Amino acid sequence: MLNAVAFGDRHSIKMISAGRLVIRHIKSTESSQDILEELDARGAVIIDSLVPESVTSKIKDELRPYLDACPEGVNNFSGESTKRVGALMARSVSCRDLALNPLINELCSKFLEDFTDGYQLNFTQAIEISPSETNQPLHRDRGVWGGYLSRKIETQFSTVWAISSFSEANGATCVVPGSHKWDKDREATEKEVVFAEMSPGSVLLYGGSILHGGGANTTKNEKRLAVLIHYSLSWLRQEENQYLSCPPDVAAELPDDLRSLMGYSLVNPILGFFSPHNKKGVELVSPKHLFDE
Ligand SMILES: O=C(O)CCC(=O)C(=O)O
Ligand SMILES: [Fe+2]
Repeated sequence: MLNAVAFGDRHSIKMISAGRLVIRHIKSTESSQDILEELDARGAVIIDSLVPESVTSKIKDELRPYLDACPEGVNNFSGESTKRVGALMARSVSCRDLALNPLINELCSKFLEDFTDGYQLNFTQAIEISPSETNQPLHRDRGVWGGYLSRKIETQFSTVWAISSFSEANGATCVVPGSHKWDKDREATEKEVVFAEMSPGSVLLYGGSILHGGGANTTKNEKRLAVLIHYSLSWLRQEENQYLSCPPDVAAELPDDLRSLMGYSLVNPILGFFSPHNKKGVELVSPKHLFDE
């Protein structure tokens, strides 16, 4: 069950986001330690312009056919004026580079290192929010694993890449700074919600325990496009099934490090082995066996 807390009209939120509660914008040249300290303190941080607009415009082109063909969501969580496209490693060459971005992977590894020997790709999704969309209920992404894991265990490292610009008006992600340390039943008030406004190529980082949600789009004709790439502890079930979204014949075309990140590898040190069903005498091998020359 997702821990969902709805909130209503947002007329007073702008004032607050200019005040005490903020998401800090950090340059990619700052040390990873500074970025992680900010992530720990407020639960979310934005790295400005981590990739250039040439990358975000390529991503727009690569995703457009899938977005055009995609139906809108069916409820207020998926968004009735929102399109969601997955399988991004199979479908978008440029999104593969986002998933492998060296700074993101360094931060992810450090952020999760107390809880796991490794991390994996958990979820990939392009989210396009159109005019007339309302706020997605605030939630914690760790909710997909139920309430079984201790809150002391961080489940994931999440990225929301701005592919279009993100503004309060067009549906920028809403975040409740500090809520990653709240009691799980505390509800956010309107004035505790801030908007992850950012330029294309910037990226919002947060963990599994922070309250957040997609924003309302009050513009006349502006769409907000994001690419979400989430990483999780390598011993948790992946939210998006990478082996079905990107099956072995497609994964064969990908770089080895990306395949490993998707789960085509052994971790911890034996999780994920298999025995090829169509061979005799080959047992308990790493998924890497599939791609051996
Ligand atoms: O679209 C966004 O900004 C956030 C979406 C989100 O948090 C989700 O679908 O879990
Ligand atoms: Fe979410």
